[in-house]
Amino acid sequence: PKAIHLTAYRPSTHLIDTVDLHVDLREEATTVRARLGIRQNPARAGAEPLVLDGQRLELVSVTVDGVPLGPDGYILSPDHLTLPDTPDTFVLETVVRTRPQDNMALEGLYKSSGNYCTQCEAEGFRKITYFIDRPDVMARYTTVIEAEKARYPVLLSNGNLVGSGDAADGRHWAKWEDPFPKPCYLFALVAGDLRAVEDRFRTRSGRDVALRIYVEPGNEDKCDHAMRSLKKSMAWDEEVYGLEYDLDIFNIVAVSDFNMGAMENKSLNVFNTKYILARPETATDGDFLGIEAVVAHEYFHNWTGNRVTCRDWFQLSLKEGLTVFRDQQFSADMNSAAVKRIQDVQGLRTVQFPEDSGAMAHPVRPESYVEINNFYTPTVYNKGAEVIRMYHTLLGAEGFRRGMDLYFQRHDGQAVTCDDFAAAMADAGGVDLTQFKLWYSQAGTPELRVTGEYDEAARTYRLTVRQTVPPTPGQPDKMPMHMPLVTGLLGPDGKDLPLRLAGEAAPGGTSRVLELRAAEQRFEFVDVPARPVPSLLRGFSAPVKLTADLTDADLTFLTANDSDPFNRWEAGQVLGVRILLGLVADIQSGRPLALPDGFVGAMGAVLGDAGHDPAFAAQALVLPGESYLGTQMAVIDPIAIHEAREFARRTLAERLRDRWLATHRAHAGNEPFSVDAAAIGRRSLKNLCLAYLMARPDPEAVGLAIGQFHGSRAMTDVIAALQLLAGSDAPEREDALAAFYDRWKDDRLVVDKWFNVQATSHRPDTLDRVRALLDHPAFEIRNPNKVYSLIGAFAGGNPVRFHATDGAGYAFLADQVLRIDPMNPQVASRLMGQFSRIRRYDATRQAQMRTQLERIVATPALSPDVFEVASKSLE
Ligand code: DPP
Ligand code: ZN
Repeated sequence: PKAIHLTAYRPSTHLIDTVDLHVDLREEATTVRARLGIRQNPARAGAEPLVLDGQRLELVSVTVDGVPLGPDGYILSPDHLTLPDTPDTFVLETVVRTRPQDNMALEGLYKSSGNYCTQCEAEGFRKITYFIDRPDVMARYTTVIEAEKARYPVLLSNGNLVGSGDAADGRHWAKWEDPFPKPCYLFALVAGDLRAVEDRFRTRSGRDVALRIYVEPGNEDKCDHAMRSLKKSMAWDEEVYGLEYDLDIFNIVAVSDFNMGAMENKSLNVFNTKYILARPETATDGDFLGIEAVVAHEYFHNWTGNRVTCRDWFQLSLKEGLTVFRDQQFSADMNSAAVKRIQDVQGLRTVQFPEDSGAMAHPVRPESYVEINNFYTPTVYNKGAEVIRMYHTLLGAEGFRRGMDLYFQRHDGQAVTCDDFAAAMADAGGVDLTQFKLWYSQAGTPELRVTGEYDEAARTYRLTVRQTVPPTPGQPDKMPMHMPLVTGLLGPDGKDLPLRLAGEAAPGGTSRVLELRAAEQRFEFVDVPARPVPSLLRGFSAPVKLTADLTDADLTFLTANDSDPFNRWEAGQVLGVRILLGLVADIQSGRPLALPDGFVGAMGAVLGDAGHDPAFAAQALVLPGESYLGTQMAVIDPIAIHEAREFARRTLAERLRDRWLATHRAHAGNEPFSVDAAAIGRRSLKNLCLAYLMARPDPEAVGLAIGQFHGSRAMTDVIAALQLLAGSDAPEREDALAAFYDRWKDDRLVVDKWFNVQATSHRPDTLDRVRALLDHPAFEIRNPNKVYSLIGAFAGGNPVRFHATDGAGYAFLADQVLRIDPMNPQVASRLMGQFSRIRRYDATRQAQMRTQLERIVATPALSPDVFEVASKSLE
């Protein structure tokens, strides 16, 4: 497989203005007739051959302007249909046959639970018909779908329904027309036996929009939350960005078999059921929040992605980073902004930071790829969102909004680049973003080292900031980046000091955006009455690793006083990392372990005060995660990290036992279920207390877990209790797992949770159990959700067992990758993520992973997806 390079971009030889599709769905085969209005692209001089993309298509016929072409009129290869010689402007008609029922890759047209659906991003449209499959070719689509009426009563595509009727032999048809030109990756088609849940939304300018969520029969009662989330998103985008919906229909279809979370096809979003279906008994608080975020994300794409799209796939973050930032802002507005920010940063650190230091490290705008599906990554999405957040911080909310307005004013209806976005921001803000754009081209997580010096006589406080960007594959040398370092100074009373930088006439504000540009920079604050404690990188204002010369006492002071809630939480995390890494070192050199009294005291204080803000306390009382701790070590030692963290948890469980008990009890009453931030916060705190109690599972703790498991009607509580029981040695463990399965065996999404709980158990027999579960009747190797909840959860969510010293976890993962790859390369490749971190481990583990990677690379007929990750990991 060959790499494709950003620098090789050239405009398409031809443009396609209109697409008329006729899709005839039949059990034996599907026939697709495509009439394409094609012309030479004026941006390319001279007549060139027309090369159409097409894969796994059986070509039936080709005509140009109504004249059939014989086999000597075109060249057919497994990936292309080439017409060497065509008029300047013409109509091409092709007829192809496909077999969606055999499509296990879930890309192109396929079947899920007996219904037809499509997934075209990034390059799936070429599996439906011959086309110039690239996002800068934008066309108006008309789609006629024909199918058996009884089996497929619902026929959907993009845009407006403009006709429908019955046909011979119990068949029927529907004709859809999308007035907006779009790239083919936004095409969608659905045909099935589905039920619609309906609602309406009236836009600010008075357009009445019909909203429908289509689900399999029986799931109609699980759509309320998704529908509410959709309406909130529509209102929010009007209010915050002045962006209205632009058609009379907005449809969502939820399908069980889906590679991603969801897809923003114009007016016909297709979702993984996981991000639509929810009732309190079946979905956790995390699920509810995830649904709200993903429904919003896909809706927001209508402007950031669809109306303005990407010129090429290297620009993926243009729409994804921006849309993730928008959905994060939305969720922050709907829920607790502080908790949302904490969780987003945790996600970035546990998933993106490791990617940034592994074999697949790439910039937010990658420079090359073998398989674009491998670049739907935390870097493109989440680091990309942090880049957008930095524009927002540098320009301020109003400046950012002006930049967005200018971006739409300039580019509505176009396929553009990250440079175009940056230019709109720079022009609207009147700022120079040349250096800032390094965020698009330099990979790796920048590291900041900050020292502070107080001069009592001069009443000045000087911060010195040094930044380095570590080398990554293909990028040995890096330049310093431009970033906002939001900073405050706390006085001895814990209050924010008014800030005045040297040279300024008067103090201004208590939080300042310091702009870093150089490898080393100094900021001098004047009129500082006493030695302050600095609060650095407030709100996590840049996606970096920060080290500051703060003492344990400074950090404890910040946890108690910082006015920035993110940094109040962060100070506790920094302290936690220090202590846990100390314990790791003790374990590695065989020293006895002890948890400092001061730390226990600080945790006790947070817990004692938890009633004031349970949601915040629930975040502050969680120790830094095993994966994040790994990112802080030169060589990751997964076993020692696990032991250190468990030791700390057990010690806290023991020393603060009465308080965990009392706090659990205070929140254990069955309050009426609601998903507002406060209620979610109370449940998180309660379940955190239970988790600490179960870190030393005495009969009382086990009794509480069992009581909650049987007594609660909220899935959040039930699954929290089950997770704790499943990870313990309590004899009730197996009964609880059996009871849960028995109760929920008919709900596929809930069964996913049952697999997940077992795959992430820290018990030593977990791998055997996971292996056995592969043969469980409820496990489906072809269903991505199942694969992720069993195999993916074991590899990515259970470091101590996956990285077991005998290497069995690695062999297991390689076996599963090789088994899944022939069916679904995207899913197989996604499972490879852990292997791409190979160089972060010790020599023995590296050798064990290498053995598996070599076995994978040597496998014949490997997909380009898996090949790319495996070969880069071996480099
Ligand atoms: N459906 C995926 C997303 O919305 C890819 N566009 O992020
Ligand atoms: Zn997206």
